[in-house]
Amino acid sequence: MIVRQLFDQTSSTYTYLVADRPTGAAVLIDSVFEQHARDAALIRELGLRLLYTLDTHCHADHVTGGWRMKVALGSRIGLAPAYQARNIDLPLQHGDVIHVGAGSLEVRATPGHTDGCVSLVNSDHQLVFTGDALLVRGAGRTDFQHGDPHQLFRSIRDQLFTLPDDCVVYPGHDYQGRTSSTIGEERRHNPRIGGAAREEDFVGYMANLALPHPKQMAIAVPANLRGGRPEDGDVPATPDWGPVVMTYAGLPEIGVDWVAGHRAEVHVLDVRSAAEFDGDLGHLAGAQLLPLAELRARVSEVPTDKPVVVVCQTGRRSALGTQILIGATLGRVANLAGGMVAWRDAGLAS
Ligand SMILES: N[C@@H](CCC(=O)N[C@@H](CS)C(=O)NCC(=O)O)C(=O)O
Ligand SMILES: [Fe+2]
Repeated sequence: MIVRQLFDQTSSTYTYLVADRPTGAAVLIDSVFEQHARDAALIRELGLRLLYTLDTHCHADHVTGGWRMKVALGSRIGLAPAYQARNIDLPLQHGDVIHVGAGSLEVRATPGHTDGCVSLVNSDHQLVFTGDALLVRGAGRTDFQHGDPHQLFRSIRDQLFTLPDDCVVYPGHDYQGRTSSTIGEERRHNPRIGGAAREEDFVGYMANLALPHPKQMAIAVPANLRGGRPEDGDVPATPDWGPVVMTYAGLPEIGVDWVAGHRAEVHVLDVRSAAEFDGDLGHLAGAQLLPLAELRARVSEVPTDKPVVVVCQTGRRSALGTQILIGATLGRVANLAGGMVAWRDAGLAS
């Protein structure tokens, strides 16, 4: 199974893309609403089929991306039924097995941070996604959402510390940039529950954390009780001028076929050299020539009355050109995917 760990800086959340390469089946664990474009781009670029978004719990600090992924990719939303959340397609129950192509994830109830927390363990017990039950050298707080340190102690001891020592722990968050751990390591070195810690030691520690509530809590919990569906049900706005696709590199791109059919609606900015502009590949009629090296200094010469499509030979230099325009606060801009080479290969008239 492929595991890709993704990070949301605002909430320090780890999102995991877990996929079976041969079949392309994939699930996304603990996605973040605002990271939708990034996650969807990665899924698309890796050629995967998203079956489910799975939330390890009803998060208090960020809104899940489950509903947005469902709208965009047709994935189904998984969450434990304890929260009685709406828009849930797959109630995650202890003992359930979620098949991901040839691989699978077993659901283990690990309540205590909240009353519906689950961990997801792969079939050979070499990977566990612990959500906020067990963190790297930490454990999820137990002071809201029906949290209970006694219950969390038992969850970690009975459901997680019974996994093999070398089982890799992938946490739901880390606030210090630590990406993973192992069960053996946490069993020995976790300051809250490791070593010879007994239940009252853990409970005493957790009861005195005195953490401020997450900043987004008042927004996140109600939104997550709707599976991440915004209150008005509206999908956040995407570019309305054409089928712009965001890449995992963070670049808005548009295809040659669409541009060929909508030439009058866009301004074409060519960032190659003058020699290339008049060279073999030719250029698009009406294109503005502004070589990449001069773009930053002459950005004010780019008209803003139409969306701008940035062009070069293969779409690489124009990718930087696109970023320069975005940096200069040009809103409606996209890179021509594949550049003039793709244009020629598609047999389009320039
Ligand atoms: N400061 C963060 C909140 C961090 C927080 O409370 N995280 C929860 C997970 S949802 C936790 O259990 N933290 C445990 C800890 O920091 O020890 C925010 O405002 O979002
Ligand atoms: Fe949490």
